[in-house]
Parts: sequence; C-alpha cells; structure tokens
Amino acid sequence: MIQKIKHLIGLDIKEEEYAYGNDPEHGYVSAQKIPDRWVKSTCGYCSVGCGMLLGVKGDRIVAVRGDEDHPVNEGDLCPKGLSEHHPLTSPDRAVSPLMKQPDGSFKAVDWDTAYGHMVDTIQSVQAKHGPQSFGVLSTGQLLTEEFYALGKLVQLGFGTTNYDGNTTLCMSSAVVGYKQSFGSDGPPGSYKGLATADVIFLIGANIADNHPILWHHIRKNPEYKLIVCDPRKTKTAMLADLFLPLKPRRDIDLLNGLIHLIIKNRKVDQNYIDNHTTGYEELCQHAAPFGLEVTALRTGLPEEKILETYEAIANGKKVFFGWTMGINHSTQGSDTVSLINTLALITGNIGRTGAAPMSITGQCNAMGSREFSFSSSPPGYRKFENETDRKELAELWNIDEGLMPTARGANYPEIIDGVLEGKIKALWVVATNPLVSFPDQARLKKALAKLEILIVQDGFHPTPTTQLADLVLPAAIWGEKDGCYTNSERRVSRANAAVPPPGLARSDFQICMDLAERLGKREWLFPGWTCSEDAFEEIRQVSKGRLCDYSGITIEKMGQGGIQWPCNAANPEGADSLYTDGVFKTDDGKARLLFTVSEELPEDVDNSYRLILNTGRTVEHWHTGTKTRNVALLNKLAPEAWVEVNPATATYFGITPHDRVSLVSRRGRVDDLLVRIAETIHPDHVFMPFHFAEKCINELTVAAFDPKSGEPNYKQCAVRLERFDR
Ligand SMILES: Nc1nc2c(c(=O)[nH]1)N[C@H]1C(S)=C(S)[C@@H](COP(=O)(O)OP(=O)(O)OC[C@H]3O[C@@H](n4cnc5c(=O)[nH]c(N)nc54)[C@H](O)[C@@H]3O)O[C@H]1N2
Ligand SMILES: Nc1nc2c(c(=O)[nH]1)N[C@H]1C(S)=C(S)[C@@H](COP(=O)(O)OP(=O)(O)OC[C@H]3O[C@@H](n4cnc5c(=O)[nH]c(N)nc54)[C@H](O)[C@@H]3O)O[C@H]1N2
Ligand code: SF4
Ligand SMILES: [Mo]
Repeated sequence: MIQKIKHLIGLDIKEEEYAYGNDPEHGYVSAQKIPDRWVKSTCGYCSVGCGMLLGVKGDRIVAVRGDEDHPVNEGDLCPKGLSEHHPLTSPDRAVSPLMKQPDGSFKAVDWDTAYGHMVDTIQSVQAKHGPQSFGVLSTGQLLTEEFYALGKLVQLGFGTTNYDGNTTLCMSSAVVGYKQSFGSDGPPGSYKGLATADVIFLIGANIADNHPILWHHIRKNPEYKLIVCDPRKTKTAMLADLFLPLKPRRDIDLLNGLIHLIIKNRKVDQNYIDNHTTGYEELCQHAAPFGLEVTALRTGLPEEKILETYEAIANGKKVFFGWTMGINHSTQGSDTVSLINTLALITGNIGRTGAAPMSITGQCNAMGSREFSFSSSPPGYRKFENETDRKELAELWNIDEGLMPTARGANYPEIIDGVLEGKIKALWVVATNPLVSFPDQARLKKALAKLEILIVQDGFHPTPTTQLADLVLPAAIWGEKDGCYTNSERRVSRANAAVPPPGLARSDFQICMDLAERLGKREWLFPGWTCSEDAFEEIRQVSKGRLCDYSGITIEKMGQGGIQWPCNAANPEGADSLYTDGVFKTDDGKARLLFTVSEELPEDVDNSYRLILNTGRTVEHWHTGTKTRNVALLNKLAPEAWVEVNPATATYFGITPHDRVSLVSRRGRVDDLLVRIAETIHPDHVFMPFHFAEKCINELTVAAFDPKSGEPNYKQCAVRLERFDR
C-alpha cells in the first residue's frame, strides 16, 4: 500500500511515517499523528469555505479532514485544505515582536515595548503631519470579529480614514459593480445554483485550480452546459462543453454582443425588465451596433461559438454567471461586472436558485471584510456619505456623531501614492504581503523607503514585507483563534481555535484590544469586550435590518455548517438567494441596466515587448506562498515558478523545453525561469503564477488601476521573452 501511495504521488515518503491509525474509516494515519480529539472549523484559505475537522494531539494539529456534515463540501477538501495544519509549525513562524536596529538587524522585544514604540511613533507622526499621515493596509484573511475591531480602532481610535485592504487587489471591482447595478454590495446567488442551473457561464474564473470544491456542487447537477470564457485553456476550460478563448479584456465586447442578440431576437424577460429595472431604452440603443460580425471581430471568437453561447443563455431557464479575477483584475473591472449584471437582469436570471450574477470571491473572509471592516464602507453595508447611516452607528456605539468619518479615505493604490508623495509617513500592514503581491514592485519599494515607520503584523517571519519592517508584530493564524468567516455564497461559518499560537504570537483581535488599551480608548471602543464573542454580539446588533443581517445568527448555528445571511426573524434559517422579490437597494427599488464599451489595454505591445503577460494561480499554492511553500507536499508538487509559452512562440524565440528563460517588461525583469511549452496558451500571450517571491512576477506588472474600484490590471502588460543562460 505504501509503495502504491509512493507510486501514485511520486514522492519520497518515509515508511516509518505510516502505520494504521485508530481511525480505519479515514485510512492511513501515522502512529504519531493519531489525534486525541477533533475540533470543528472552517478552512482558512479560499472563499469556498469548506467545513473541516482538526485532529488535535496535545497542543498540535496533526491531521485535517473534511466535515461530512458541512453543506459546502460534505467531506471533500482540496490539497491545501488537507495540509492546512502544516504551516502552523513551520520554522518561519513569527514568534516574538521584533524591532529593527540601526545596523538593520532585528531585536526581539516584549509586547509592551513593541506597543509603546508603535503608538508613540504613530502619535508623533500624526501630531506633526495630521491624522491622515497614518495609513493602514489590511486583508481578506482575518476573522470577521477581528475586522470589526480593527475598523473601529483605525477609524475612531487612531482617527485616520486612510485604511484599506488587499481586497482592493481582488474584488473591489465586484463590489463597485454590484453597488452600481443593485444599490448595494452582496453576491445574490449560492452554490446550490451550481447544482441546479441548466447553464453555468464562467467568465475569467479558473475554479478547477482556485475553487476546486465548487465541483462538488457542479457534479451533482444532472444536466448542465458549462461555458468557460478565458484567453487561456485552463483546467476549467478543459472541462467545459464550450470554451471561448477570447482576446484579453474583450469580455465587454462579448457581453455587448450577447446583449445585442438577446434584444434583437426578443429573448428578453420583458416582464422583469418593466417591473424591476431602469435604463432599458438606453441599453437597446447602446447594444444596436454590436452585431455578430462586429463581436466576432472584436473578441477573436468564431461566430458559431458566440451564437452557441447566445442560444444557451437565451433558452436557459436558470443561468449561473460566475466570474472571478479574469474580470475584476482590469482597469474596466467595475463596469464589466455591471455589464454581466445587465445581461443577467434582462434575461431574468436573478433572485432564483441557479439564476444569479455571482462574483466568486477569493480569500476565506474577503466577504467578512466587505461586510464589517469599516474600510471601503462603514459596517453593515452602510455608506460614509449617508447621514442616517452615520447617526445610526453613532447611536449604537454611543459616540458623538461628529466623530464618524463622512467620506472614504484613500484606497490601497492611493495609500501607496500617498506614501510615495510623502503624505503618509507611517504604515501598518496587517496580514498581507505587498512586497510580492502589489503591482510594479520597483515603484512600491521606492514608496516604502520614504516611510518613517513600517509596522508589519504577520503570522510568519521572514517574509519579503516583514524584512522591510521597522517593527514586526507576530500574529496567531488560522487554527489558533476563534471567530467567523463568510464565504462566497454569504455563508457565515465558525472557525475555532484548536491549538495555542507559538511563542509570544497573539491574535489580531487581541492586538487590537491591546492597542486600544494603550491609546486609553479600550472601554470607549470595545465596551465590556473580553473575547471575540463580544464583538460578534455587537456585529449582530449593528447588522440588524441591513441586507447583511446577522441578527438571527448564533454561534451555535454557525458551527452547524454555517448559515447564509440575511438571517433574521423573516429568514431564521438564512437565505439562499438575494432579491427574490425583485426589489433592489436603489432609491426607487429598481436595478440599473448599465453598459459600457471596451477600451484599449493600459499597456500596448510593440516590437520590443511583443507578448501579453497574464498572471494568476495554481491549485497547489496560496498567494505569496508564506503558508503553502512551507508545506513539503505542496512545494514538491509545484516547486518553482514557470512561464507558459505556446510552441510557436517558443520556436520564434529559439526556446526549447529544457531552456531557462527571462521575462522582461518596461519596469523590470525576472530571470532564470522554467518554461512550460504548451498549446494551452495563445501564441501572443505568456502566463506566469504569482506565488513565488524569489521570482516575483509583480516586478513586471503595470501600476494601472480601475479608476472606480482601485483594482489593479494584473492580467495584461507587455513583456518580452529571452533565453537565459546560466
Ligand atoms: N490554489 C489557489 N486558490 C486560490 C487562491 C490561490 O492563491 N491559490 N487565491 C484565492 C483568491 S484571493 C482569489 S481572488 C481567487 C482567484 O481565482 P481566479 O480568478 O480563478 O484566479 P486567477 O488565476 O487569478 O485568474 C483567473 C483566470 O482569469 C483569466 N484571464 C486573464 N485575462 C482574462 C481576460 O481578459 N478575460 C477573461 N475572461 N479571463 C481572463 C486567466 O487566464 C485565469 O485563468 O482564487 C482563490 N483561490
Ligand atoms: N500578478 C498578480 N498579483 C496578484 C494577483 C494576481 O492574480 N496576479 N492576485 C491579487 C489578489 S486577488 C490577492 S487577494 C492578493 C493577495 O496578496 P497577499 O495578501 O499579499 O497574499 P497572502 O500571501 O495571502 O498574504 C497574507 C499575509 O498574511 C499572513 N497571514 C496569514 N494569516 C494571518 C493572520 O491570521 N494574521 C496575520 N496578521 N497575518 C496572517 C501571511 O503569512 C501572509 O504574509 O494578491 C494580488 N496580487
Ligand atoms: S476549496 Fe478552498 S476552502 Fe475548500 S479546502 Fe480547498 S482551499 Fe479550503
Ligand atoms: Mo484575491
């Protein structure tokens, strides 16, 4: 059997590591890895939000398995989830606060010294340059209670609005797109839709790599047509009934073409349009020029494929439109999202199970950040500009209304601009690793060098970002703290602490409490709070009556497979779909039929840079690799960065399979890369994953952002390929 496993996964597994455990139902378990107890929790990687059981022995998690009772995954897990306990004990964990010394080395200090230094420096910077000279960058990977505490601490405690998260690098375009069309954020569909839709249209979403357990739902679907739209033939595209390999960023043209055909052939849901939307006449005028020929020309797709897509959508009773970063990572991301919403609205594909324009989110709790982090909007999907919203919150919090911020501060890229311009002098980075993940690294490094203080709070050290810090705060991570995560389908699930954090590391929640104490504002900000449950209680009150209503959610319910908001007296068991009554969160209750036209890419190819660089992910790794590169199994499966190159392009540049290559853009270069020569990529494009800090693809990407959402255009910039001779 062991030989068989070895053969199957081709890895060097020590024989003595395997022995029968006391759990024959779940197969081989190493003798040292037989848990004493199992703790229920939720995966802390992606937004699918799988339920899991953590096998604990002493103070270590020794195994993870899927929770058979959890509706999201019914026992399934992907390779990252199954190995999620390994990074907890990695030698790279941050275990003590660290202060940078004049010679550039780090010195371990106690928490008191660290907090003292942090608060004194921030206060002196703010006294000299104003409260807005302090900026904060957070994440989509904290617990909701932590987001909520951090938001109050930053906005009210430190008094700065220059606060945003890496969620702007990820899904802010979906947020803006939803707000424009429906008057509020909030993905309207659910996973059940994947099991019941007759058409599943995935646009710029490679779920086979990035949301693998969504297949759990698709494979239950008795009859469906899967259409995948992506310039690259991904693993997801290979599973499709119809693959649309369109030109980069020509999704807008495809959507306009589909809308044109649907209007022209009277396949619209006129009843829905008349009762629940505005702007149809303008949409008809807009769509008139986008006939089949024009659409084929602009997208590069054959007319038959466009027609086949049109027919599927026009005749489908329930169409699930799912998209991810192929849409959001664009300077036109927000408007593309609204155009997808428009197509869903005119065909009546919203408000029913299986029929929804559904932004598949990314990180485990990007949704929790959207709902309650107080960064891009005040908690409970409120608006900074809205006086009633401000009044309501001030009353709930028992604070002077005049202290509530009246407008959003700088978004993530604007914070970096602010640092570069010398307006932001102190920066606190919580659970994100910009020195791998932010576009145009040279520009970012130039900016960060200007700071008076960089504080980085991370579960791991060294990372490229902690190495640059003046102060490192060691954080507890998933498995070491309690709270909740909201997944892509609005399901709020409980994540539980199974083991204590290593060394002096503290939860982000505790760090917020401590800093509030240091500011002398703990009781004012967090009255009577001792643990994350107290924060949850306040979240329930603050969300009451809002779209993201948690008022009916209890910690107990959350632990039983999670519950989809809104959960309140009207929906005690949560809700599978939003907008079932066709009433939207706009002033007149109607959805807006918005449209747009495609623009040129932010950076053109020319003779020196003739290829378009596409970037993204692979199933084995998570983002900047601080966790998954520490898992031997995953790292052996995908040990180094690669560039995907079409055979014709390889021939053109004189590259053969065993060569090493360099990629060069107008901003930087990355050398000594493995090449994968494959037909999956178009001859004019190359693809590279962004997980590898030592081969950082964001040295090459362009600092171009969606003006509405601030989201970077990560998926296209101009590069050239060179042979690299070692
Ligand atoms: N294994 C793994 N899973 C993850 C993550 C991870 O790091 N690793 N990260 C999580 C996070 S935070 C996120 S946001 C999600 C992201 O999940 P995805 O969005 O699926 O991931 P990406 O690989 O970034 O991009 C998706 C696809 O967009 C395509 N694309 C590029 N340009 C275009 C275009 O112009 N039009 C269209 N239609 N498509 C285009 C790319 O070829 C790529 O296949 O994954 C989550 N899940
Ligand atoms: N070229 C290119 N760049 C991209 C993308 C792309 O497709 N192409 N995708 C973008 C997207 S969608 C995203 S979401 C971003 C992600 O980019 P990042 O946010 O930079 O990626 P992560 O590696 O997830 O960083 C999270 C950090 O938080 C730490 N951490 C984990 N858990 C905890 C915790 O509980 N507390 C604390 N304090 N720290 C913790 C981790 O060690 C890690 O350093 O990257 C973006 N960058
Ligand atoms: S699909 Fe996502 S949530 Fe599920 S186990 Fe994998 S990484 Fe975790
Ligand atoms: Mo993301």
